[in-house]
Amino acid sequence: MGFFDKLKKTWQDNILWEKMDDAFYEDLTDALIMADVGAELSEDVVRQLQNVAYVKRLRTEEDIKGALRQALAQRLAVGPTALNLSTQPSVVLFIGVNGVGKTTSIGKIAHVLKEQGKKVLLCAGDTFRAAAADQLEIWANRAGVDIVRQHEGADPGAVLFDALQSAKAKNVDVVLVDTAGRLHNKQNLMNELAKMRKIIDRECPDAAKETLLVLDATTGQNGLIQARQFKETAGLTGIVLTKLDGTAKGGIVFAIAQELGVPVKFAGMGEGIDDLQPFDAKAFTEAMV
Ligand SMILES: Nc1nc2c(ncn2[C@@H]2O[C@H](COP(=O)(O)OP(=O)(O)OP(=O)(O)O)[C@@H](O)[C@H]2O)c(=O)[nH]1
Ligand SMILES: [Mg+2]
Repeated sequence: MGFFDKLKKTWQDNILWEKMDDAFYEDLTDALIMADVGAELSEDVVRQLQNVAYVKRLRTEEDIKGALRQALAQRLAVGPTALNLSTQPSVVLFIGVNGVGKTTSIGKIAHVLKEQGKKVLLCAGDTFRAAAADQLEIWANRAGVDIVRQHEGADPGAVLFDALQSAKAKNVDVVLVDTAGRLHNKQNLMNELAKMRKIIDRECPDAAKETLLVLDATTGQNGLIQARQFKETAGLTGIVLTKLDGTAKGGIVFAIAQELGVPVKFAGMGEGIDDLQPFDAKAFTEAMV
């Protein structure tokens, strides 16, 4: 019998709160750890839940689940989940390790912004692979937005500079900047990101700026290590959590919210253009519990 079946049976047998023993809470802690919430944080959340359950004398399945949802959602409320796009142009830089879904997320977000009537420009800052700019261009066409690109091997800073000049000249609302995937422990590649940040600051000093770390939800606790490094190098204003369609995990966002204070802003749920949602902490914890 699975954990939640067991839980259900316990409640169905109408066993009252007094009998919710340590084993019950240990099972719950284990279930959270399995979902990648992290050991320390899982214990902390369950301790909080135990206190709430005791003080409020919670007895039913619904009550306890509700309290758990609330305890989890609280941990995610560390900052604004909407993008700050208050200036023209606004600039959003997408960073992360290889293959997490940066380019795909840019395509999806470009589509959403375009639908909202915004003028969007994509910047092909991944000049590392020959196909990278082509891939971004396919997304630009799908979303019906413009792109600035250069040849393979070009300096990403130069492409970025071009895109920002073009954005200013053409009254673009939002520039979405793609970057090459890189390992968080490759210092020279990380420095390149810091340089890109500086170019944005220099060329658009008054612009609303976001730096979004794209994280694959299936990565597990390694995501926290990545987030720490990227935050240190480039600063982070938010997380795009991708591939949630392929996993029951994603608990890593709690650790990131707690330790780094960075909110999740978008959730990727598939490979299609419509498979992206603004992150909703309530819905996320509801799905989890
Ligand atoms: N199932 C699923 N697949 C996704 C999602 N987001 C991206 N992908 C897939 O993940 C793969 C990598 O996506 P990319 O957007 O190319 O990732 P990237 O971070 O730009 O990769 P690099 O530029 O090589 O570092 C592609 O096959 C995407 O279709 C998602 O939310 N769900
Ligand atoms: Mg890419």
